[in-house]
Amino acid sequence: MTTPPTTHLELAEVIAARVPAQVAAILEAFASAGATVRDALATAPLMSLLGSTGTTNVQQESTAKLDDLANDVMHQALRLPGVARLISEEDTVAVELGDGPYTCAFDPLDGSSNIGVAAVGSVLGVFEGVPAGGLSEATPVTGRQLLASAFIVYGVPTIMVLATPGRVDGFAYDPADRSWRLAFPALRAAQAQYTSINWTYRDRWSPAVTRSVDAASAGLRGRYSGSMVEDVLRVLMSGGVFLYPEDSASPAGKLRMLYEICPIGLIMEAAGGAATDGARAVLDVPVTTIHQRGPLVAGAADAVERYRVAYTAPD
Ligand code: AHM
Ligand code: MG
Repeated sequence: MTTPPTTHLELAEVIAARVPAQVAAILEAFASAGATVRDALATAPLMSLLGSTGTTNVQQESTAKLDDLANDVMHQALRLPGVARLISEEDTVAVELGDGPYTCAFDPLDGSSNIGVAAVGSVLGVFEGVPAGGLSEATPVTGRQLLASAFIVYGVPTIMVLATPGRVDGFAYDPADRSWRLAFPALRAAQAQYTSINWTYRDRWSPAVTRSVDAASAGLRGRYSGSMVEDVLRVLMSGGVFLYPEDSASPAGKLRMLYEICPIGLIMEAAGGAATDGARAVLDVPVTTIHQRGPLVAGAADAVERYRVAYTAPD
């Protein structure tokens, strides 16, 4: 076995100068929690960790044992100085921790339908300025309040993509010393090659969505995993567009603003790509409840723009 080069910078060295120390600690804690989740996934079939807990979460989705485990791991890791509250896909309400400028919103295990068979991941957004009294129509937040966001894909290799406004880096996990090392510095959203959408929902789409999906996807090859993080990683690395528009089964969209859509929006914009709900950049959409859903079309700027132009054209 060859020894990996030690010339790749460690996570802490890369982020130290870019974010306040407490935010750097949050990002390192997320990465470390990700290493723990990755280890649990690697041995899950041998540890009776596959399958459901038999309960449903606040979204009325069946909770997998690994959803629960990942949620516990993230909660323990992110109770840090400066963190006022934790918002998780798996929790009914925000967990208030006390005073502090930062709110961590996370999806502990994204792509749950792939647990045990294909890649899943975790997503984090670190917001500032979230109102202490909670979100409402009068006190919304937007993705522009993100100081940083990140997602991990627990594949081989295990990759973490981390953005601060204006810059995105990709880190590879080294299980030998549990480190995250800079493998893909200053990522740029590549030229579109792939389109990533659940085509089986075509009969659920409005005429505007149908024409816009077709416009964005023209000339591209299809790839869809059912795991947003995996599909977004492909879009970022290999070029393309990921789409989860609103449909008749999910009229507001399926994905959640705080811990799925906005973190990906920051990453795409920072990489020179784009992310829209059809009419607006997702980072500009007011979020008034913690589990608010929305449509997401994210990836190469030209493909996202084709979607926006078709979507906003008169019927
Ligand atoms: P989850 O957070 O419960 O896993 O749901 C989000 C996932 C995304 O990862 C993925 O893009 C989408 O749901 C797949 O949904 P569908 O099966 O409707 O295509
Ligand atoms: Mg998810």
